[in-house]
Amino acid sequence: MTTGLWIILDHVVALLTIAAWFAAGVTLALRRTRPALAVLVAAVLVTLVRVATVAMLAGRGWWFVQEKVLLGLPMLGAAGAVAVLVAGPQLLAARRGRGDVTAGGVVSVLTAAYAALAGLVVTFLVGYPLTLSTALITTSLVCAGALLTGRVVAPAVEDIAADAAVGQAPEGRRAISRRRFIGWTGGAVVVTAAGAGTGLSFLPAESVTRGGGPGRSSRAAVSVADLRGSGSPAAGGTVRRHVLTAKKATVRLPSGREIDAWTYNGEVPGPAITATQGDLIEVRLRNADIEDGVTLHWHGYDVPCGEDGAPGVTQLAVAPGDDFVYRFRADQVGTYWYHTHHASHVGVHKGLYGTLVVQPRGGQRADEQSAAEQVDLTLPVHTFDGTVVIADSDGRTEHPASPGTPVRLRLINTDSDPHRIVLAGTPFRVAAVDGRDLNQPGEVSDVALHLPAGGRYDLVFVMPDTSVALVLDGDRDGGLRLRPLGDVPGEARIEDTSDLPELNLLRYGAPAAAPFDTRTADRHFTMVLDRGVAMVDGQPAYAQTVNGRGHPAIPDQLVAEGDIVRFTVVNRSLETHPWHLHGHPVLILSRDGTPSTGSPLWMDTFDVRPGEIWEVAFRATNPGIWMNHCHNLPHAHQGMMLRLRYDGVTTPFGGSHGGSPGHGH
Ligand SMILES: [Cu+2]
Repeated sequence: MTTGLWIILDHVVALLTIAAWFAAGVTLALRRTRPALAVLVAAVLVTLVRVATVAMLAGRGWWFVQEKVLLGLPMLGAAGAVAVLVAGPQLLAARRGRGDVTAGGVVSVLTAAYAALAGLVVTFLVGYPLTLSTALITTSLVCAGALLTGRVVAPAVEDIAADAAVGQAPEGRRAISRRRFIGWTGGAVVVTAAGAGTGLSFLPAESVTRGGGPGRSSRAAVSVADLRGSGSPAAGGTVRRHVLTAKKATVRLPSGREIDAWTYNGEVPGPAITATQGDLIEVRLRNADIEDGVTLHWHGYDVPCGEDGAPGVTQLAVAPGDDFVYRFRADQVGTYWYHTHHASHVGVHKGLYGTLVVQPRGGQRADEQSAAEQVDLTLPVHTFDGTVVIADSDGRTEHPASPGTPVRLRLINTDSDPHRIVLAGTPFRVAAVDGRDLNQPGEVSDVALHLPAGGRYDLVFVMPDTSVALVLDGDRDGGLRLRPLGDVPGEARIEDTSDLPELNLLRYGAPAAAPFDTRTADRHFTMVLDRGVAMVDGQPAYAQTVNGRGHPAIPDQLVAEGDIVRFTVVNRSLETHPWHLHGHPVLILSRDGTPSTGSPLWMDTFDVRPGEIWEVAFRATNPGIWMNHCHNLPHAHQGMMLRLRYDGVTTPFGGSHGGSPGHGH
């Protein structure tokens, strides 16, 4: 069973625990002693089951259970034990007709119910890591609940008081003073603890984590504004100049439907940028009428930091009427894309993206086929108002191909959710992932590919003499078709692809030596992804969090040039988080403790699915301040975004990514 399923099961058992303890408390309060005893036994049993599910989860990783083991279960255990010891004997006695259940019995069982509820609330609102502040506030609230319940449930105090007043019940007077003592001292303790917890929560947080490496040095500062790209191409290369104007436009989808889009140059996708290795790419970005502002981020391309397009960090967002020139050498071969990084959860979705493909220089291809004899399609996948569009820049979804022709399909997921892709009708190889060639990728067929948000796969095959279909998300009518010349359109039959197993890229291709020692790291950062209440851009929100915080309050990760850096990325939540570090591809070391044994797998966006733990590493060789975030762009907007900062690099642009409209202008 996957950790994600254990997380769900644990939530279900936690809900059952709450229901059982409340049911026990209510039946007890109604003095229905026979069902109350059965429900109390059930509550104890469900609580024991909960201990088992938490223990299972603990085996998957401490991050999944910390707040449960340190707070939720001890609180429930203590309250539950008191409830059993107080209410249990009373219930047994009542069953034999000897005595009745007291207010204390009812209060003790309901307190266990509050403790069960509080534990789950802490899991959903706070998560990892548990703080002393959270523990104090939570236990205070449970105790306050117990005291208030005592006030409500206890036999009418006024009656006893009336008896006491006429001097007929000295024991009543004692009971009153005892209750008052408990009430006042209990209340004082609760208020003090809650106050201390609240005070602690306002302590200033660390703004930087060092990952076990040295802190900031006194080395001379470099501004990201000075970390700019080369002014000239490599020998033999040319300058590829483009002007991209961001503007609103009505765009016709391949289906014929018209949409109101945000575009580069009135097109969706924006103009395809292509280059040959060593060329200089120079793009002037103008903003015509996108009020929020725009930038260009070169997704997966390791440009110098000043060209990275992170507003508020590497530049200011380009306002209507302004422009910004990006310039970098196309030294990296492969399939990439560009998109706005300002308010990107809106802008990219509306169409501010395009493709970037860099071909190797001069006949290095083993097959030596001329470009004219190859089919090389760049295929961004994008969803417009529920319609998934996969198309080359000409918008066609059907392409002719002569049998025997080498074909390369460059799939680019420009959405915020993953896509499931099946190539039917031919065996194929996954030649490259995120632009980087794999080592000896083997031929596969009848497999499904899981393409993360932002990710790219290059699929290669030789065109057979029958049709080939690219099936997206199981939709056999959509997708893309390649037809051999002379074939009659419409006759290809596609089998049901929903049962095909997913290709495991961690075991695909042949291993090769890593360019650095992956067994050690100079810095190690753990990012635990979850949901919780946190400040995002200065506002409290039910945020997408990293280690319990939201952007920009998540501490910067400090690295020094040359460091080998390791990330452990843990997903405690029930959503998939495509993790994306700017400026560096990361080498995948393991997933859920299982090492990567196939080709070295370099990715710039890797999907951390619910319950998964990924270990990745990279060498810090590209100085700057780099965004490090979830590429489900609404998640990034809801707080799941931080910075990786090289020692000595500063920014004049504010330092906080202006990801939301109304911020960072
Ligand atoms: Cu996410």
